[in-house]
Amino acid sequence: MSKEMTMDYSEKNNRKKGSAPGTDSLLAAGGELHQIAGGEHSSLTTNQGVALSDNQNSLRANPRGPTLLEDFILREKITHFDHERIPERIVHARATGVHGFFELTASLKQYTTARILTEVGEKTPLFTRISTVAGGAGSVDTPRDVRGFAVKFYTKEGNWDLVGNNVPVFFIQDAIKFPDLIHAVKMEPDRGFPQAASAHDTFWDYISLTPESMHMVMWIMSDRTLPRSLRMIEGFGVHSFRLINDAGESTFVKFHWRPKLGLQSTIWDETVKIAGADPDFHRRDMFEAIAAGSFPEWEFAVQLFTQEEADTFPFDHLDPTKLIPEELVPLKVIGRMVLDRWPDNFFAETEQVAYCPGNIVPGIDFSNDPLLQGRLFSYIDTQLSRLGSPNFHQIPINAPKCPFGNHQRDGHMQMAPQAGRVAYEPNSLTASSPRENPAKGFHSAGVNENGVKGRVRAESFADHYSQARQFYLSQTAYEQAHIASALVFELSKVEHLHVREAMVGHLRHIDEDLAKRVAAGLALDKMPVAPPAAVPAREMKLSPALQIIGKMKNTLMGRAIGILIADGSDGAVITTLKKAAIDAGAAVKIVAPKVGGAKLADGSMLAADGQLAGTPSVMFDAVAVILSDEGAQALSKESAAIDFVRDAFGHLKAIAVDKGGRALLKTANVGHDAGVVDAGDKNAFITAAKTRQWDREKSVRTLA
Ligand code: HDE
Repeated sequence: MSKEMTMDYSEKNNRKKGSAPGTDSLLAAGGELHQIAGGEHSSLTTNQGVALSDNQNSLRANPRGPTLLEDFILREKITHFDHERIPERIVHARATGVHGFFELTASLKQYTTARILTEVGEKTPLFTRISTVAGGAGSVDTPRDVRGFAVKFYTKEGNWDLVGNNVPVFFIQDAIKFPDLIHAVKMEPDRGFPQAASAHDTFWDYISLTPESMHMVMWIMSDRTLPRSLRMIEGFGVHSFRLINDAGESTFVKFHWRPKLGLQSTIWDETVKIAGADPDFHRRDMFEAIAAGSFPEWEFAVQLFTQEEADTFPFDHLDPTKLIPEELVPLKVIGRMVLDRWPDNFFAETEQVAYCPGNIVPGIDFSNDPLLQGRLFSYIDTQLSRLGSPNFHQIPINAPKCPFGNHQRDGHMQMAPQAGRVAYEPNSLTASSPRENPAKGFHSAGVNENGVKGRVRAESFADHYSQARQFYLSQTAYEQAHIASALVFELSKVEHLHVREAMVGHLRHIDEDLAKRVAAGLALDKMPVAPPAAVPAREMKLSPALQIIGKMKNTLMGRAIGILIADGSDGAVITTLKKAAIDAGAAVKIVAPKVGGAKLADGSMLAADGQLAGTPSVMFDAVAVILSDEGAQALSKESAAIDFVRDAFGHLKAIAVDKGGRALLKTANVGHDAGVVDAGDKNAFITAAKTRQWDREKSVRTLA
């Protein structure tokens, strides 16, 4: 139970008196609630504080008679229940949220006055929400989709929301296009499907008519949208922002999050199977990591550049379909984020948290990116409809942790009994009431704006193919094959031939070989004509930083190993492998036909962490199969066991086997390669488990 809940009235009132005098601080307001938290054996009460004598039976006219309208306890309970749901987010409805902190490791004092970026060693609390975009709140964790990466920093100078994605570019260049994009990708309005999937006609129809999306298309067709874990994704602020120093000078900045565990993705077939095996795969992974004290961590990095430098870039940095390659403007690591506390209540925190890109602090400012400009309006408007009140900033997860106050008053769900006679400024009646502060307050960058008003797109936004080409050509051959195959998969789900052809036409501008591979995968009878391009793709310097494989870490930290056993398995081999994997940082789970465990060769019982039918190998990064001859014989008739090894092999994972394990592989018709190692050689297994067996892929599936 939180300290807040256990305080008695006098304690709370004392604390309130101690809060900053003269401010309209709402912080103390929440302290008035004396709600009983779970876990106490105190009386259940109604919301009016009346104790309940019976929570199992409603009030009836007689034991078998009608329920009485008079039953205020029943009515209150059911009414509250009926109103439990609020409108889910139109995008980013499904998410995982975690508390944590940010710690600055290098000062940006030269560039900004924002304290969070100047005070080295200072820790700022934060709440991070990582989401999928297209699916509803109850959809699965692992569709092919961008991940939202939103961080609310509760700084001493107010809340700063950095509301980004795990992809550094976006589909469109202007906010006015966003409703069309989202309508195209969400379930089709007449049929109500597909849920959480872009593989359908309306999405690709829209995209094929929107050349500016082509760079983003390369990213979403890459394995970046199939993350292995939310702990293994990058985050990007996407737009350029400005930093402003105490001389009023401004510098452009792009924000980056880089996961300590390195980048890692799954492959498509694996992702599809994970969705069935565990729809909550990512949420559970995060929950378990935090419960185990293995706190996910990201480096926070910036790319800093001046207007003069921006003028030399071969693209416009205000165009959100473009990124600034790390090779052009290097990343400077300035801090770290650690996520270390699971929310107490999913609804109160993860659902009610309200991010707004417009929440910014002095020393940071917006750029003219037209998408960002539109977002500054949209989020506040969304929160008003979703949370139903202009007082949503008073909900504890949204409230600043620094003193705050002004003369805004009243409205639905006003939580603060704002005292005093004065609710306006300037005033001469209350010296202590809040007023403007030119020295410390927020100032916008003094930027000269001139030109002709109009609904226009800058010419510098016209190049839609160069960075798409740069991204594709910078990938490893394996990743290129995955991109081509993803396009074939998605476009194969599109019923309209002309849409498939239009997309392949665009691909011809990106890379002719890619277009040919996709055309062959779709069995098009001839290459479609490429649409006219305002600016044909230019050759850009390759950027290896755009790869996933290049950014994987050779580690088992944060990864999971599954050991499949059955009656008669060799306990010593299991123990050795398990210890080696744990020592290397992995979590290990024993999988057996029965959850109670298996009777080992020495007669002892080993409890299982998962039952075979419910714990397929897609849950793991590498597996070991340790079986006696009888165990192998018994499992040869179990399709779940056959799938376990076949999928582990098909998903390019290392497999350690003893004699029985090898027999099961044979029954499953699973081949043998360098990634299939002898269970007696723990070092060979650990080495192989740290990576995927990319060379194996050509032997298990035909890629485009
Ligand atoms: Fe969002 N976006 N967005 N978006 N977005 C929302 O706000 C919107 C865009 C992003 O975990 C909504 O509170 C417009 C880019 C994240 O709660 C809504 C445009 C980027 C989240 C909205 C964009 C994002 C949202 C829905 C084009 C990456 C989830 C619910 C101008 C830089 C935040 C809500 C969370 C959520 C509007 C484009 C990221 C409707 C109009 C670009 C991570 O207001």
